[in-house]
Amino acid sequence: MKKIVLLRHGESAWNRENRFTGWTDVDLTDKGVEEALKAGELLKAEGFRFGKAYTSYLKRAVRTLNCVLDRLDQEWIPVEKNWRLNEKHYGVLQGLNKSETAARFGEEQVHIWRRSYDVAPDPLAEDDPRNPRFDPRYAGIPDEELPRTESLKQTIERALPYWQCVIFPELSVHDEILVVAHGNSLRGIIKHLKGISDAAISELNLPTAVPYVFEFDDKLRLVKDYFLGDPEQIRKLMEAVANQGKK
Ligand code: DG2
Repeated sequence: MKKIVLLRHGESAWNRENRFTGWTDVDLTDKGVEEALKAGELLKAEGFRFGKAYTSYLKRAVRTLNCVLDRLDQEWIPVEKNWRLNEKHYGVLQGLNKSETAARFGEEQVHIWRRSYDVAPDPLAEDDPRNPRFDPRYAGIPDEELPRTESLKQTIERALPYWQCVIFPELSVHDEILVVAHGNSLRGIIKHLKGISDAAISELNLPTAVPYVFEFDDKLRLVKDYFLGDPEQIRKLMEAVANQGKK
């Protein structure tokens, strides 16, 4: 059996402050580090030995991966970072508090910005210092590929080629692969893996640092997927993520 584990990073400073984060490079909170270490313990208890790991260019994901590999005593494995695993770009919403935004624009509008398939928030201005074109980490990427905002659809369009051409083919080399990324970049990959409709994907809310295991047969067909941890606690965590956009 081949396995890929998808993991959203631990709680970040802006998750704690309930702010739209997107491509803003915020760190983990102490609780986020603890969550990441706990995810590592859980994976260790299940006997996971990863052959390779992938993460984004954002430190909340990179640090979560490092915590997990520390607990597994597998810090030596090859790790590949790619901007295509970054969070959905939240455009001009980045930095705004989600509840205050709901009070101002309405919960329904915030739900559309957070969970619709093809509606993107307004883009960052070309001269906005937060525009990714000014960030040296993206220097090698053609400007037309760098987002100023994104819908989930656009997030999938840039994440999926990396998933299909780089990550998934590695299953022929390694039995177990770890991908540490973000709420929405992972929702996009899960949508693809499970064939979830554009409408139904709005219902999926990923909690921080809960390992999501996907098992594949020898023909690399998906046979089973499940979260590691207590189902009732995970249900409550998912509900809490959904409620972050309420007034
Ligand atoms: C969150 C997701 O991204 O937010 O950008 O605010 O996974 O990197 O913490 P993450 C953000 P929602 O889409 O759940 O509002």
